[in-house]
Amino acid sequence: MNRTRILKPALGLAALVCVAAITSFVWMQVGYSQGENRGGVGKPRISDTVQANMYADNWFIMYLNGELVAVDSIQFMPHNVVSVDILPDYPMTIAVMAKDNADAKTGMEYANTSIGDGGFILKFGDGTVTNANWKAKAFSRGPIDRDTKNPRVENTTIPEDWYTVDFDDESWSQATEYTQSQIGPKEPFFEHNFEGARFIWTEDVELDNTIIFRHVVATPPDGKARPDFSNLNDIVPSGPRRRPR
Ligand SMILES: [Ca+2]
Ligand SMILES: [Ca+2]
Repeated sequence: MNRTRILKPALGLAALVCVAAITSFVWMQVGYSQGENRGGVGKPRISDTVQANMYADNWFIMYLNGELVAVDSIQFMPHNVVSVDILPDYPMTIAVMAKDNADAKTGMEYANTSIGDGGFILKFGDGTVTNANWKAKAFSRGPIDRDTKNPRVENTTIPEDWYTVDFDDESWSQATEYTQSQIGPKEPFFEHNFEGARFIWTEDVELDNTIIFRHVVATPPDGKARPDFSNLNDIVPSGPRRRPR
């Protein structure tokens, strides 16, 4: 038996093993990727999120598509910026309740010594910004007629479903834009990105004290294509389900 006769079958076997290994590796990769992407969309990563920056004089709470995503952690002072990561999902209904720090009985702030003013501004990393395209409605006003001697407050009942996607804000007015110098934001505002955003409130930034803003973002303002993560709960996990402990 010469050497060629021994080598040939050995090389053939090695080639077969190699092909099998590559095939099973590729099959595993495809299987893994299909498992990850079952439902059409992979798992969201932190790189799929965008930063949301909000500044309110004095407080706000924000819902996106009917879900609570941010609450201002400081009710009154110091004036702060709330910055959170959000997973954008379009169309995106933004609903914000903002409150000037007003006494419930007088509508005044700083221990009933003055008629304080409000203001709200928001910018998301997808380019969403506050401006006069937003809807705004006041639900608490005071002191009526700027009468600080006998201050009175007018309240309107806030609808229970004000933050939902289907809430009808058709009859609401557009928000009023205010300049930075009119609102006079405090230090943390300048340390965050609000470029292109406008301060908004109703027509009366002093007497209107509780405001609801609503806005629908139909498509990503920055034009970037993003996966649809709206049905995350429908995605079948790729691995076996863990048994409850
Ligand atoms: Ca006020
Ligand atoms: Ca204020």
